[in-house]
Amino acid sequence: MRNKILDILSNSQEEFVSGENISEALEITRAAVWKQIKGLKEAGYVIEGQTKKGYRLVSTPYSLEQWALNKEINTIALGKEIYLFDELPSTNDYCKDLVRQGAEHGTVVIAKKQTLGHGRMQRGWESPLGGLWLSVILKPRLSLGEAAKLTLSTGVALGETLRQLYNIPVGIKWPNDLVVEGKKIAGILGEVVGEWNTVQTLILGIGINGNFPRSILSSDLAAVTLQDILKSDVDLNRLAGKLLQQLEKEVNSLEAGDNQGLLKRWSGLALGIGEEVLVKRGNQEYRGIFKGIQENGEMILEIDGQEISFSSGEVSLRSKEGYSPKQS
Ligand code: BT5
Repeated sequence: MRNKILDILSNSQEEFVSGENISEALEITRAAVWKQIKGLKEAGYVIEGQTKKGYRLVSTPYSLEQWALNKEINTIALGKEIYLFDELPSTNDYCKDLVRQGAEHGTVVIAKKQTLGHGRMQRGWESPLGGLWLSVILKPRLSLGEAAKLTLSTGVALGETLRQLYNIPVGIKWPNDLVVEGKKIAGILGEVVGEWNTVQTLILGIGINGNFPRSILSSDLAAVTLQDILKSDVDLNRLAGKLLQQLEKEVNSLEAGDNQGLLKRWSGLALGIGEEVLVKRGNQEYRGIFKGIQENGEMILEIDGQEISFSSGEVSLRSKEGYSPKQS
């Protein structure tokens, strides 16, 4: 019912629609219309009401809301099926259940907050209300090796989304942290599910620190939020829509075999290329020049004229200019 009222209001192109028209169209009483409008206002929709003219939709909420979210989705496959929850332990874990139940390529799960959000290697991911905690199920037409590159694609999609929407100097810290001035604003968790001989299914989890102050996260994290940087809130529905659009572009490009394009875009957003970095793997430390990444995502480090690649491990980027990203 709510969504139908919103459809009617938005179809009237900012003109007023009388309560009577709405009640007739939906076959509900005027009082029921009023009650629905009240609920919508509480959910953050700004609706102007005038006794003689009726109602007019002025703006949609910045917080996550199903109708506002659907309106922002302009992709073909990604987000065609989209689930929005007030709270989940973890959107990635929920996607695993959906995959078992046969979920389709492009299914998206979003939670307004997570109680058990996680990062790589069983690390925790703090996910308070106000962030964008989203997972996408992908069944790409790619081999397992190729599909692994999708975490790089996600980094690019996320970096470009944040730059284009908010014009912030965000860069990618290898392998896939999104960082602004040395502080993490978003993270990516890519997981492969299913047996090796079934259709390859990936779950890409994306967490963006959005409309909450950094101060509510644990104090020991090198973290930052969009709210802190922009000094205002952002439209999370729009952010999700744009992110899925960019991600769909990247998935299509990889499926079309454009590995070089991905490498170029990734390198354009990457931090620390050409600089001295320190890579820690287990107890070992390697110091060298960060040359970039290989097509498979491994990082290349030049140590005493020799190139060594690393497929995992923690990389600490050290540079005189801090983490300021190179412009793409
Ligand atoms: C990541 O892991 O950066 C991947 C984060 C993915 C989160 C999304 S949210 C939707 C989906 N559902 C999930 O359950 N997960 C995904 P990693 O590189 O391992 O970084 C984890 C580390 O980041 C932690 O050990 C903390 O040090 C730090 N951290 C935790 N919460 C943070 C936050 N909100 N902002 C910045 N840093 C954080």
